[in-house]
Amino acid sequence: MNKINHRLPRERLVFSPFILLFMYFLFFFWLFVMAADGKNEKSGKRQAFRVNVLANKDWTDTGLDVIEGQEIYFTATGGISLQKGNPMAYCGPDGYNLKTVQQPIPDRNIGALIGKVVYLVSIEIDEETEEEIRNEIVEVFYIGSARRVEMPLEGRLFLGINENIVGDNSGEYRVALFLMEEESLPL
Ligand SMILES: [Ca+2]
Repeated sequence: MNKINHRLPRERLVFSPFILLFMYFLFFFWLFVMAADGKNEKSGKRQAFRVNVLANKDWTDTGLDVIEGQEIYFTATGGISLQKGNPMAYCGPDGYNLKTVQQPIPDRNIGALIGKVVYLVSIEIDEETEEEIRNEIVEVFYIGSARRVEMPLEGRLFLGINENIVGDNSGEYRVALFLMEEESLPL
């Protein structure tokens, strides 16, 4: 009898703090998971870069060397004029609802944000003119205001405007690049 009477109250005492401890543990575990989630969303393995793309410049060097197959997510804001002083020639990163055969990408809107990767094969010097001849492989692709693009080849990433006469343009696009892999590093 003594043993039974002794055991019951002792079990109650042990049981209650155990539940409390377990609930505390659950609570802190939940806090830890929430904090880890938030951290992954903000940084994680992705790297983010910002590049301003001037509308009156042929191509803007992002300073990034990419590898073939690497995924980059682009978002772009801002606005440009395809003809400075002409209020009708204004457009955003998706471009102006017009297509011309002279554009770098003819089947997309004129003025849209585009990109290219340039792989330098070799540099030769012209013996007569002493000018530098760059043998390059170039792949141009469409971006617009938001797009995930798989890099078509290894090389330097440039951003530009889908128009062939850029000298009379004004304004800029503000582009954010999110690298989906860790291989590429800014130089
Ligand atoms: Ca123009």
